[in-house]
Amino acid sequence: MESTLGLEIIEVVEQAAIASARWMGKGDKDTADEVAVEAMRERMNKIHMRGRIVIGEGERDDAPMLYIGEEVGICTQPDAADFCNPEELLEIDIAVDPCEGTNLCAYGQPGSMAVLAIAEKGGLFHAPDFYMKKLAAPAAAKGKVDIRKSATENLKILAECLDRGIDELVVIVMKRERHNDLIKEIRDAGARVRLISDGDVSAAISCGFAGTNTHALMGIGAAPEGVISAAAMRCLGAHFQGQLIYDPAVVKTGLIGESKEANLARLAEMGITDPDKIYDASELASGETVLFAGCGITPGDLMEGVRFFHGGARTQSLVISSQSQTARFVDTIHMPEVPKIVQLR
Ligand code: VTB
Repeated sequence: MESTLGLEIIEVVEQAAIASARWMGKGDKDTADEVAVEAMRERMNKIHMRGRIVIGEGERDDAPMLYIGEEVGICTQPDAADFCNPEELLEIDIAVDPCEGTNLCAYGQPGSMAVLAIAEKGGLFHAPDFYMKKLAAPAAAKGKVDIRKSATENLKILAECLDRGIDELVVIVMKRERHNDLIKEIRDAGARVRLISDGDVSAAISCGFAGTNTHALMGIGAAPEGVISAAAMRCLGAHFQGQLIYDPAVVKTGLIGESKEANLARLAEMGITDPDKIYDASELASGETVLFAGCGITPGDLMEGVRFFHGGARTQSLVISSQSQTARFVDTIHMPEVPKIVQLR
């Protein structure tokens, strides 16, 4: 699955990032998102596959494009039988976030990316649009830190695993009221906190790479983004755990409505029998073959943002593959259209 798809999905995230970057700094997050969705979908529909969006822009009724359940790829077209051999058909599940960190993009802040994760059918957790408590850490701490433990305990373990003092650790936390106690605890334990306003996918994945000076992500962000982060961390062999948050008393803002009971009923409907289960990366992205791709919209810890020049653009992407066990940084120049040679008679 990987060889051709890996290359094509780079273009999918590149096109989304370029489209979104044209709206960088314009204060209009909805358009920055919309154009990314459109570009991602258009490029995805040229890939020789039968893809199904399992994490996307929302339910079909609210999202005109890349909605959950939407089929994408050439082999979903009505005349697919003419050019897609059913026996060789690539059936895959896709999680997308065409403009992860729409606010970051709209206000020209670092860390927004176009991202997606792919696995064979059934290989990605179908996360509801709820929140998720997350813990991300480098590979050296995999299975040693634990989301059930306190931040203080985890920082001690992390310091040991990374062979350094707690004061040499940097933990990324989203700046939210719900994290006030957590932030205090991390600081009291002696570690340093990097507060971000948005974009915990980039934050999680940066823990999987040495040299980013990011050693953990702690706190509560959105669940769908958790699955995409988990896909990358699974491929990197790094630590990622997530626990769904469905109680509006824990997260008072945003996605999860007013009623805990209604949320529990929704989880049951989705077949999630243990709503408090703690998932690790290989459960959130359980596929045999998992691919992650991201392209920087604005500059971040891992990638440059999109840089435009006359008629063209330069992008930086990251593709991580469980199959080839590689993380590739891809620097691409998107050339302006080359003028046609005028034939003189
Ligand atoms: C989270 C985080 C995302 O938006 O979803 C956040 O996971 C929204 O959180 O990376 P709140 O509802 O608390 O504002 C992002 O930061 C960007 O999509």
